[in-house]
Amino acid sequence: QTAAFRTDLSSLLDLVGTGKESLSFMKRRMRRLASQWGTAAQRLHAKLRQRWREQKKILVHVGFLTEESGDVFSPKVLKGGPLGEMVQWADILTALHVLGHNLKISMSVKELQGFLGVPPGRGSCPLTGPLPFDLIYTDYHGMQQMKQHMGLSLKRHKCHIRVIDTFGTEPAYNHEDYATLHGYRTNWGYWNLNSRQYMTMFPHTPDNSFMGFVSEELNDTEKSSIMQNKVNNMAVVYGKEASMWKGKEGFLQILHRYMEVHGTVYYETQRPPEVPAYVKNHGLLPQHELQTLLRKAKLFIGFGFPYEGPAPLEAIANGCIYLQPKFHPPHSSLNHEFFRGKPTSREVSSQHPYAEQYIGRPHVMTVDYNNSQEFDSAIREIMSTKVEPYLPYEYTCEGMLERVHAYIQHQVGSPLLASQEGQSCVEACQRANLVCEPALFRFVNNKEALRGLEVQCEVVEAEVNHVFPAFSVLRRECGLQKDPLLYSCAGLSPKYRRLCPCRDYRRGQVALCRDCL
Ligand code: U2F
Repeated sequence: QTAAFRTDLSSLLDLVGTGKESLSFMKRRMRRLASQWGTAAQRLHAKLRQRWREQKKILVHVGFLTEESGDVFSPKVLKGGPLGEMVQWADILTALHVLGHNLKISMSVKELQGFLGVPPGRGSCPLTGPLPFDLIYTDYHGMQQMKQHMGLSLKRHKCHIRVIDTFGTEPAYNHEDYATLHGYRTNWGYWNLNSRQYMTMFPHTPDNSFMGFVSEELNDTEKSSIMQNKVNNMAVVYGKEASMWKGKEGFLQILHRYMEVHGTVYYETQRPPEVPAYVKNHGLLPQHELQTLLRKAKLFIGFGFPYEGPAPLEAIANGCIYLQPKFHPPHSSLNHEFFRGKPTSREVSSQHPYAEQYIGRPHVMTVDYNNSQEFDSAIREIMSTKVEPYLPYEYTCEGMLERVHAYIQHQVGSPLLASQEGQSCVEACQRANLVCEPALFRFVNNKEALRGLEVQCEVVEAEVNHVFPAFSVLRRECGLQKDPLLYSCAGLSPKYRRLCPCRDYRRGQVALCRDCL
């Protein structure tokens, strides 16, 4: 089946379902950005020049929105709770739909079981047949639920899973044996995935894959009109929940000396006590109204929390300068409550390291807030600096489509095969219209791969032997490669079936994989 770009979102909107604020939020976002996605689809279509793309069967199981995981997010959508995750899932769904894949969405364990073909009432009965999907996007909650309902077969189908993971997972926390031995086990689990299967909100580390989300794009006319209408002394505070303003009176005072301060803090009946009387609080705004406010404002100012959210990118895309605190020492799971127990020890150097490191001046200023002189002069500098709205390509719809397209075509395009006895990997891959790719040996030289092929091993040993990784069916012996210099596509032995990493290739240019240009 060919995947054809879609520019109409109506069937996607039907799939998403109703009845919860989180779903309504995502659908409003999808509708608002629909035309932007449409244009991006046309551009990518032209760029790929008719390249054939396979339509994948994809399941998106949004674990954190299931009742079974407690769904703490949905009730907070209109009350200042986290929206970043909803922004990202809405965009992932849209990207997959626009790319033309065959999409199923589940937001409950029952739907999950239905899609996976687990017989009703036999929740613990493992899925026996083949996996009815090429790819499953889920999150850590979803992983837990799949483990419960797929049993052992989860291991077999693991390579088809992608875990949406905001802050990222480091290899040391992912590797079960290593995590257990060295104290890296967390409640999120140690799933023994390839670390690239974790997909993050920002490009935190090349160990994981960067999924991201999108922000609003402006054309040149809109950009220049925004620049003309900027109000130089207007600031919007980053923080839709009153607690994010707690203890910030001092900074707010200084800011107020120069600028008119606006907020979008959720409140029920009265102004929250954390928000000073001189602040013009608009209450939590619908996304499109927040964008309108940001178009007028000159400064978007963060006070340290939330970490690494989407809002600063939206502000910068609407021509604001983002001012944020530098963290001395950096925050991490080792020294800060919020990160504690998360499967990473990544050091977060400011409220938004991506903005600091990948965008920087003049759009982003990262300063030491404890130095009031530095803070004061940053504000004055911002008032007199002219900046254009800016959105990094990777956060445009086209950028996200391009990336998700590449992930889907490449990350699925490299299967693991077992050769026959006496057959080399060159031949085994060829038989499947693929080529053996030595660069991928390191991904298949492990017990996981043997388990994935359901090989019966009485012993697994690492040896220096040019046909390894391989196994002997007769003797139930399995061997891993000890010396990576010996990874060989060519090697063969009548005693062993080999583990072969294969990839697709371009016709007439076999050195390159199909979408590698
Ligand atoms: C982050 O989640 P947050 O939801 O707190 O991130 P924000 O950057 O504050 O904003 C998310 C969206 O909320 C929208 C805004 C952003 O796209 O357009 N919004 C709005 O619709 N109306 C308003 O008045 C104000 C904002 C982060 F993304 C998560 O990964 C973290 O878990 C979370 C930690 O609290 O912080």
